[in-house]
Amino acid sequence: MKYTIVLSLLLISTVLTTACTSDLDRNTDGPPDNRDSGSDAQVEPDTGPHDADLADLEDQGDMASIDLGESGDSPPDMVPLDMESGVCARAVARVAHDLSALSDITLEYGRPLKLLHHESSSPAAPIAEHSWKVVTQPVDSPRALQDGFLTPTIAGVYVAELTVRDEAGNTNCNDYDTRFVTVRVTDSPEFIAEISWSGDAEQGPDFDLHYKHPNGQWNNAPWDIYWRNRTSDWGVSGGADDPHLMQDTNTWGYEHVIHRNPESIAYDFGAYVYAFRMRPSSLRASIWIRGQLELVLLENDLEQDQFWHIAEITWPTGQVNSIDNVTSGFPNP
Ligand SMILES: [Ca+2]
Ligand SMILES: [Ca+2]
Repeated sequence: MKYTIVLSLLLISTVLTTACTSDLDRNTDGPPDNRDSGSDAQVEPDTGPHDADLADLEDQGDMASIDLGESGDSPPDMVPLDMESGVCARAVARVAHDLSALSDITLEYGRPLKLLHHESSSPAAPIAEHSWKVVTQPVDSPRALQDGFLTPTIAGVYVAELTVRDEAGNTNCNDYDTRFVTVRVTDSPEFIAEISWSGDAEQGPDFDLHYKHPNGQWNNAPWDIYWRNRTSDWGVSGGADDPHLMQDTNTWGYEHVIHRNPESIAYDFGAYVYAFRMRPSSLRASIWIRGQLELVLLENDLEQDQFWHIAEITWPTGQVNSIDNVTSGFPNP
């Protein structure tokens, strides 16, 4: 059964099922996959102190894609609290920014920020596990936690909380002054589109976000932004007006595209079923215009190689026209 629901601005619930994660090879020449449990905690086993590669992070530029080489791919789960031992580990939460590790920063625009936990400690044993969850973010904003990265996208305040556990099983406590990081974002991009779905770490499905300029065709660079072509030089020369795909997710989670300073033309937003491995294949698509949630669509019956043309967005008004049409393959002329 196929049905579509269009929700008005205030009717979004940010419920997405969390799921276990593991690496799944899909596109051997594609970008790394990128998974998220949304506002739920993510646990990563520690392999020792992490040397956050701040230089590499900075080199990625303002809206660069995220290269996630982390080994922490254990299933997201809450770290159980064990308060009976009387020993407190201490969680020290930081984000990497401008070659510094900070706990409170203000940004003009949202961008991926690597979350750092390596200053955490315990008097009893080395830190064995850590997890993150977002405890504050703007209402109806895109999802912001991704495998050790906090990615604020629209203006507002984002707070992430770190939980740690040492090898003796002691969790952190009495550390309210250090377990949180706060990121304030002062401006929202003109356009954000998100597709999100739940699934199985091994079985997917794998949906791909597509965002097309009127000059080109779907699934073709440089005029379609998708996993193989995460950004292109659209509009005037230079990156200030270029769209960026923030992540490619292979089995469950979400993908965003962000576009600042769009031309006064109409762009198209869609999603493709790259690998259909199991049911259900429910996909949610959302659009934010200047930080405001403007459209939510659900599509519950997508099949392998189908393409869902979701919406057309016209500038400079930011008018969102729902298309909501499913075709077999890309609808290129
Ligand atoms: Ca994908
Ligand atoms: Ca450009």
